[in-house]
Amino acid sequence: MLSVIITTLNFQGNSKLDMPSPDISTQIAGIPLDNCLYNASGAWCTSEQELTDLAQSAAGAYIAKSTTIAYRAGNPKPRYVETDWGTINSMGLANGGFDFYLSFAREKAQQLGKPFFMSVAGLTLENNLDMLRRLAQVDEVAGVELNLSCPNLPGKPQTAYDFQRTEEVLHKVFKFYKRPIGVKLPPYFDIIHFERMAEILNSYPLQFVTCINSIGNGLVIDIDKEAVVIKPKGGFGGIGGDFVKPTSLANVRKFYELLKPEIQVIGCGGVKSGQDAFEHILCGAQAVQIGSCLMKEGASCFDRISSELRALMLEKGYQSLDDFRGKLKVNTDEEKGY
Ligand code: RRO
Repeated sequence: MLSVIITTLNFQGNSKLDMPSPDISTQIAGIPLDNCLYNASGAWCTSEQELTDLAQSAAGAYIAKSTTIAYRAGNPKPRYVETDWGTINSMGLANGGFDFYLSFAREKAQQLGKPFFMSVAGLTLENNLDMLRRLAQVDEVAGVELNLSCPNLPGKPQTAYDFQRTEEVLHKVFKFYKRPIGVKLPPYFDIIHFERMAEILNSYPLQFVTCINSIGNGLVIDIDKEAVVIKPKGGFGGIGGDFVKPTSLANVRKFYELLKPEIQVIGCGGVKSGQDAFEHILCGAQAVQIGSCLMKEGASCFDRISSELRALMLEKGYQSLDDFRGKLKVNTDEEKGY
């Protein structure tokens, strides 16, 4: 019996050693990425130093903090807090301004040689259109994520929770914008809402959607102080990290099922291990963004998570992401237990 087990282990070990390292490359809107992992907009991507750190990391691409036309100092601090299970933020769109990120694209990103995306979050629709009109001429920006889901601007609703408004935005954008572009969506929680949003998105030539932004307007409390932990908006802020993974996986899965195949889904939410990234890809993600974990661990997280993802793929006998992307199985077992 013992010799049988040893033989099996040896056989499996040898066969895996013989396999080449799994390929975790992908493409977004036809732009090649040598690694499917990159940062979520907002995480470690506001300053030139942060962006340079990302460019020099193992990430396959990088995206800047959502930009407005002008520089914004953002909401008062404390506005970002980590807990055991995730994060809460209310940065209030603190960013360097459109010209800052455009100069970075032209002067630095070119030399750093990795696809650089910009995230656009104008304070008005006209502001968004102005920035996109300029980006329509810029070759140094690989693609644009139009953020329709910032939860932290006092008095401003999340655009993508208003279906009519989203339709109006996309209608105006696609009158002139022809370069790679996607939208960053908030989490949805109702099947009807997934269906209504997918119907709108399917009627435009966008190349990707990113699911999900933080879960808006959560509240984290410090029990000792009997107080909220962040200052803006009475303590209300966007929730990220471990806690949001089931919601992000559900959003990736549902949009992967409902969107036309030309629209790729980029997974974002609760990824801190190779297994988390694998789960997003199994649900249909074309690439996977990392936010809270990048903030906690720094840009070296891309190395660690890539190695874990490759090791898991090797263990399962997968050579490329296409071997398992979207192939999530549903439960067909007979009912057992409670
Ligand atoms: O800056 C923010 O407060 C912020 C933005 Br723009 C966003 O899209 N998502 C988020 O959690 N925070």
